[in-house]
Amino acid sequence: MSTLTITPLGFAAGAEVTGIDLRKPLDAADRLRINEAWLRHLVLVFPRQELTPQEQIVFARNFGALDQHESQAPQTLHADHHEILVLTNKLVGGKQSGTHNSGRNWHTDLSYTTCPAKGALLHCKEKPPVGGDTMFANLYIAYETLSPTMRKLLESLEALHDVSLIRGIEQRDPALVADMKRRNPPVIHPVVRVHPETGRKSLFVGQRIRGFLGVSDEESQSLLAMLNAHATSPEFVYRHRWSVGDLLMWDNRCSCHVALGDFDQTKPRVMYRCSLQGQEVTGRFATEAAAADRDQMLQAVAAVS
Ligand SMILES: O=C(O)CCC(=O)C(=O)O
Ligand SMILES: [Fe+2]
Repeated sequence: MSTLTITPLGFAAGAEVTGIDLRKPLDAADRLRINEAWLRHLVLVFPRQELTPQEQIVFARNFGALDQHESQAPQTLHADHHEILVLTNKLVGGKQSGTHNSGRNWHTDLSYTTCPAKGALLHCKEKPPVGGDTMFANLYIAYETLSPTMRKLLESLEALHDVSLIRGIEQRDPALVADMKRRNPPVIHPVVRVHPETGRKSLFVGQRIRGFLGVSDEESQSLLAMLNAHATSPEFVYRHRWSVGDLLMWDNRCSCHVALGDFDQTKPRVMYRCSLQGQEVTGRFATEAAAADRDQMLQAVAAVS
């Protein structure tokens, strides 16, 4: 066992893990301690790590199979490693990158697929002098602090998640956006989900939801706004201020996050992300919705296409 130390950074989420070199193979005891800390703190911060793409991939695989990012436009992936999504505001091939404004509204990674990511490992390569923080919200607490009556209502509710609600998507190359939409038709997920490892329930909300099934647009918008405001209350949030070399690992099954655009956009911000493949399909395509839901779904989908 190494000298691994885990120090909480926030009440709702976040812990720093030091005394470990992620380039070295992880033994079973440390893997277990990291996994336990991850389940407890939702976001782990490993400071001062300088990993090559291959080293990042090898470390990430300790926590599950990696997504090959088929939901993403190929131009946004690392040329040699499709397990790595490159989030950059630098030009790529002389053109604005398809990820220059990624993550700018509250979301859970790949919620616009039927099998959202289990988690992600994001490694900071370059950052602006100030700003460009990322905030994470604990969706267990969000669920647990709702009234029993509201929780009961939400238990049976399903939401329509839609890739076209990614904030700022209209500023991206239209060909890339068309590709993203083609790869990711709208999907339906439950609003309350059970974490496969902890057994705890969490509130599966965010700003990439168009509405709820069987609920009018008006009701949906009010309810969604209330749930998102509640879920992202400052008390439930850990805000990470990045340093180059940080590797963050978050549990996507019980949290959501947002990348803030509060920085000088002429300064580079570059992050490499591995996504852990979701273990279970929690969603279904909207086009497969039951006939009873169809009419309302069609209204919503018509607004999308
Ligand atoms: O760039 C960031 O800080 C996070 C972007 C994001 O949402 C992600 O990598 O999943
Ligand atoms: Fe994200």
